[in-house]
Amino acid sequence: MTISCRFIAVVIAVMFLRQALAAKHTVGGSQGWDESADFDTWASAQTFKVGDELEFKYSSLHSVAELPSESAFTNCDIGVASNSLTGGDSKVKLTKAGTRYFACGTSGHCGQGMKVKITTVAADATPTSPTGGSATPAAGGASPSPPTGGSTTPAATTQSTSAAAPRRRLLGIFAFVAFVALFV
Ligand SMILES: [Cu+2]
Repeated sequence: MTISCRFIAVVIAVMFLRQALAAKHTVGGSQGWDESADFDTWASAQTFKVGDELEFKYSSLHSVAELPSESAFTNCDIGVASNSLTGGDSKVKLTKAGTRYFACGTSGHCGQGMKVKITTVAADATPTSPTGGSATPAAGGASPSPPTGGSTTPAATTQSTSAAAPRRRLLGIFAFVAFVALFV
């Protein structure tokens, strides 16, 4: 009885710890979601992990459009946005590893650099420098490469991080089964 109670306490503590470790990233830092911010520099200094949250803070001049692909991001193709957020304070949860693309929905702002690429890694991944994410898309602006052939580095990142996710899920299931077994 005492042992299972202690185990439950540990499980609950771990769950709270995981919650506490989830970080909130205010996009653009102190400048927020604004043309004046340098989003490439900001993003490269961050480590985005599964469970973290992005917060966009902006004036009524701006909005947040999530773009579905690297090519849409490169070309500022706001018309194909998969999601649009308005209101000045938008939160986006990073639910899985991979790359997501955001741009301002206001005409012309994306072209002025108001866009950001977020590469999320598995929560238990070691925070290495995000070499894949720091490649500036502005460098090859004139020649939009096909999304499959051009982005070999992000694809490799996704593969290596997604391998960790099922292992974590298995651990979670194991913890749950152990919890139930002790409880009954
Ligand atoms: Cu804008």
